[in-house]
Amino acid sequence: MPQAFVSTDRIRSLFTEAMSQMYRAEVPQYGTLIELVADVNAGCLENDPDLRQRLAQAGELERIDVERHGAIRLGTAEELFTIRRLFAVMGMQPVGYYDLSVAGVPVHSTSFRPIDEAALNVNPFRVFTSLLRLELIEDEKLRGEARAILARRRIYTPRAVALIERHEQNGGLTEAEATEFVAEALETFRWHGEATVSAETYKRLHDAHRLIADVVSFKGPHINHLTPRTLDIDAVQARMPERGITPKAVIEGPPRRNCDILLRQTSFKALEETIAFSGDDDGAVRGTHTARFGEIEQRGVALTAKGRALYDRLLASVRGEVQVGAGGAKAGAYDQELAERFKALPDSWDELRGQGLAFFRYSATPAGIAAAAGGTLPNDPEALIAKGYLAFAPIVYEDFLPVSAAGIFQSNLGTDQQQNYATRSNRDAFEAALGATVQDELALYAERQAASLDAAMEALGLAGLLLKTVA
Ligand code: OOG
Ligand code: NI
Repeated sequence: MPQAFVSTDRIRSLFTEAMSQMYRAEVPQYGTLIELVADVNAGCLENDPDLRQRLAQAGELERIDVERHGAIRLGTAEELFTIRRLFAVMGMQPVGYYDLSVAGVPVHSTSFRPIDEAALNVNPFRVFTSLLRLELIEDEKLRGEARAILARRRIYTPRAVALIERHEQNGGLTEAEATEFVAEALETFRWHGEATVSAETYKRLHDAHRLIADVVSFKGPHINHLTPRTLDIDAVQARMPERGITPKAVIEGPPRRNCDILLRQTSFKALEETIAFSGDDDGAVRGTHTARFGEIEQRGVALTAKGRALYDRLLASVRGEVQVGAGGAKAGAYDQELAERFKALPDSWDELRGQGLAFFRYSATPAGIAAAAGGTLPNDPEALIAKGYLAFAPIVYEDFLPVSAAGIFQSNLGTDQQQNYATRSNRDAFEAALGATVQDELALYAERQAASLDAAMEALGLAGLLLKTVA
């Protein structure tokens, strides 16, 4: 008798909602940010009826303010291995490898996210997942201590593990199991105000790197931020102080443009929270820990390898010219330089497509389908576009940017933490721990572009012909 399984998309949506509720209750300032984002988004929609209509048509209007991503930091290979299986229950797979050690953050990371277009349309929620690189702790004794502390903890509830196994064996979860799974999975991401280490150990971990203290000192990998989508990131950044929120000095990523590219993001500074250390007799040794914050994001078109190379080059040149200091000195100069230098990256959809800089989704237009019914059309996408028979729309970038991620990390660890590890990235070790290879994000975008072009050509009666794609 086949069981009725709920879709992985539904489990992901239940999980996103549960995380959002939990985090708002844990971090009230995050709730304030959500309200500001909702106000700014509502204002944008009121001032731009075209945008409202586009979003309504895409079925996105009701989901605008819903969280788009979150982040956690894990301590061991086993934890990473199991998180992959946990996210698989929600239809999220590891995409991309990010080495942050080059930016002085002793982790490497991937993003767990849905892959196919239909799943992304239902709910694109992703989790930026980092694994601590203990081998980067120089002090051998401290390294051994950290490893032993991490080896003792269990971050998944037995019931969560049992439900993961059930999903793997049966190929899905029933509604009742899914509800239970979400509640159990949530436990892994919950904040614990009681450290598992003494004040003295915490201090030594913290002195090695604040991030090491954050990963090693607690019972689990608390979610450290959630990130809703905004329609106007500049407005939210500017208005955060009105609501008593302190934003980081600059928005990460590309500047404001007509044609949004990749990902722009900014966060509010992590809060100092009271924690209790273990080890003393009455449990009354208190301290503070700074880890949790709120972030917002605005996404644009995914760039091809060629477009991305141009982006990376321009960004590096800006950062070479202006370094934003601790406390935000030179933030204005940075923004100006960013806007100026990025003029070299074309800012129209036609140019971005024509020069093979970005990925697009193709579709046959009603005029094209009507024309195809009356005779054979030219088998050339460019000619079809010129005639208005073939349309294209940007494919949204679903991944992260390592330089931006490093900026978000650093702003929430304190800017005095600039440390560079003389090390190579270690993707093999990461994938070995993960128990899988991470998918190549560029290949995923290229496939979606090619599939859309194939389908559009088929709709125009040009199926089966060998096509040259633009990227
Ligand atoms: C993750 C920071 C990276 C982003 O949006 O780039 C990130 C972290 O602080 O753990 O979330
Ligand atoms: Ni983030």
